[in-house]
Amino acid sequence: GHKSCVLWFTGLSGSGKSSLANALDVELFHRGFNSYVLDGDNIRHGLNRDLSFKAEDRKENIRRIGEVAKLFVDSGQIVSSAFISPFDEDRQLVRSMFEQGEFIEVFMDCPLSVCEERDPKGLYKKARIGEIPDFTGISSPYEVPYNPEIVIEADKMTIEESLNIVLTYLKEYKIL
Ligand code: GGZ
Repeated sequence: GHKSCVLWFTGLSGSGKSSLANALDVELFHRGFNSYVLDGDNIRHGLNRDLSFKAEDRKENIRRIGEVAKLFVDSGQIVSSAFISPFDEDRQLVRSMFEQGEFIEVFMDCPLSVCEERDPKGLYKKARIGEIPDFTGISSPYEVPYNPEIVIEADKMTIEESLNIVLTYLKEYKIL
């Protein structure tokens, strides 16, 4: 058996949150653990499709995702949540919904310049010319976490190296 928890990935668009969350999900599945990923594909396009990227809607986005994550944790999963979650206050609120040790904040630390260089979906380019308003890092703020449990130097590491850091943490804290 294992303990359930939420790994709350936070960072800019293009910082690698989804890639690392999905790599972790695959690894945990192979090891026989119950794992589930919450990301834009299954939340922003479903439950939260009524929400925009204005500050108030991002706040509500994160609040609802926190509630969903809690349901999954209560059902025994290791949940990986992969949303920008740019506001410290909102992340703190979600943290307060969990027991001590159940909420693991993972900061994908990646310079804006690197994310913008990657620009896998061409969104930064559109944001720069004003086609996407309120774009995180360009025209909407990203607040760096104060005390994240894990920091991934996302521009300096491979997915495998990042994955090992997370797995080592989970073992050290007796979640695996
Ligand atoms: C930031 C936006 C925006 C704006 C669309 N600002 O790289 P992606 O495409 O796949 O990830 C981004 C995703 C961010 O949604 P989140 O739910 O994670 O954001 S938050 O936690 O702040 O609510 C990006 C896309 O949606 N996207 N417009 N204006 N990212």
